[in-house]
Amino acid sequence: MMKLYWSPRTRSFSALWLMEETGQPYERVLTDLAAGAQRTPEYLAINPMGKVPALSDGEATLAEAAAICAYVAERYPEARLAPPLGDPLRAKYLYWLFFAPGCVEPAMVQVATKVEMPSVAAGWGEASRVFDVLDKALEKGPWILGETFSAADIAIGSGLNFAVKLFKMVPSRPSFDRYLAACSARPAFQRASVIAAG
Ligand SMILES: N[C@@H](CCC(=O)N[C@@H](CS)C(=O)NCC(=O)O)C(=O)O
Repeated sequence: MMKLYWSPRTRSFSALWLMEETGQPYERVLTDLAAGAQRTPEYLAINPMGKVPALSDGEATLAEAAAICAYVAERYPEARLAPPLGDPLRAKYLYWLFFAPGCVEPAMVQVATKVEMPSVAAGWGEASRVFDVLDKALEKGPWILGETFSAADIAIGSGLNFAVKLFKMVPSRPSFDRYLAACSARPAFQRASVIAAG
């Protein structure tokens, strides 16, 4: 059985949501960040960055929320969390899956810290462009790929939910409101929210 290393009220939320979407049994391993559980040699062997979430699946271990999304979607194809190999939708699926940690996450941190970066040097350009691009992509919906829900929605939806709803660091827009309402209507999202609240 897969083991998910997590901690309440953290970026573990997306991995919880993901595992709940699979419908597969998994073990949750509560990782007490305040007590430094993420810095033990045993934990660092799973995630050398000493952060949650992380996942182990037999001998396989990995971390980084978006990588966990990709891995689990591939391991449980019956959960239909990724367009199959050869499907043209896969291009945009991968694009948005990488866009979450590559652009949304640093844009959120930039908004929260107000640290200015030259937009040409910063890989995510600038926060306003990131949220404009998301706004346009989510205009039609209901999901980031259109009609098909995928693990990319878990990566994008979790980030946007943090930025817009939970921490209110990014002003909402009609497309964000509609998208986040669709995300939070999913039973798996709701179960993950209860678990993540601790
Ligand atoms: N890039 C990582 C970020 C994970 C992360 O920042 N986790 C935080 C909690 S939100 C953490 O574990 N912090 C504990 C620490 O740094 O000691 C991912 O996307 O999974």
